[in-house]
Amino acid sequence: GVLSSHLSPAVAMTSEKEAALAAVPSDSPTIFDKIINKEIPSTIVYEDDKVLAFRDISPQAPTHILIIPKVKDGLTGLSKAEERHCDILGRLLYTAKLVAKQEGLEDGFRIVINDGPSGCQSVYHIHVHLLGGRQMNWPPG
Ligand code: TR5
Repeated sequence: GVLSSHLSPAVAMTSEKEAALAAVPSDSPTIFDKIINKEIPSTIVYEDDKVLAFRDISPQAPTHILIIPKVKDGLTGLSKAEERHCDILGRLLYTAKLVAKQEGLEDGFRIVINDGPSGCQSVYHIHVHLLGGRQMNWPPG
């Protein structure tokens, strides 16, 4: 609109995404370790010995779930993937499919993996976003 056209992209960004751009990639423990260890609460929708799926605290769609490996093993983001990670990477996507079905997303859904500062990654423990329950648009922002 007229007003927003005067705003720089930085001003138009959500504070969360400003934080993402400020996040420094690192292999240090993240908030997700505390979620895995149940030190802080989350709404878990799926769990097994390898992966955890829980609702995003700032949902961008009626269904917005994060699927993460319980053991990070250096996988801060997809760009750090090594061949040894192939099993867990496949399991993350397969879990996304299971959870999509569990959430009733028969019509479709969106999978997102943000990577690095330009990808707006804010938490450096690899995670698959599962988004659905509304019409998704293309291209993404
Ligand atoms: O930006 P990227 O792709 O790294 O995604 C990180 C996601 O983690 C964002 O969508 C955040 O909304 C989400 N997030 C951040 C926190 C959090 C969370 N989801 C559930 N519970 C959370 N807690 C308790 N704390 C967070 N800082």
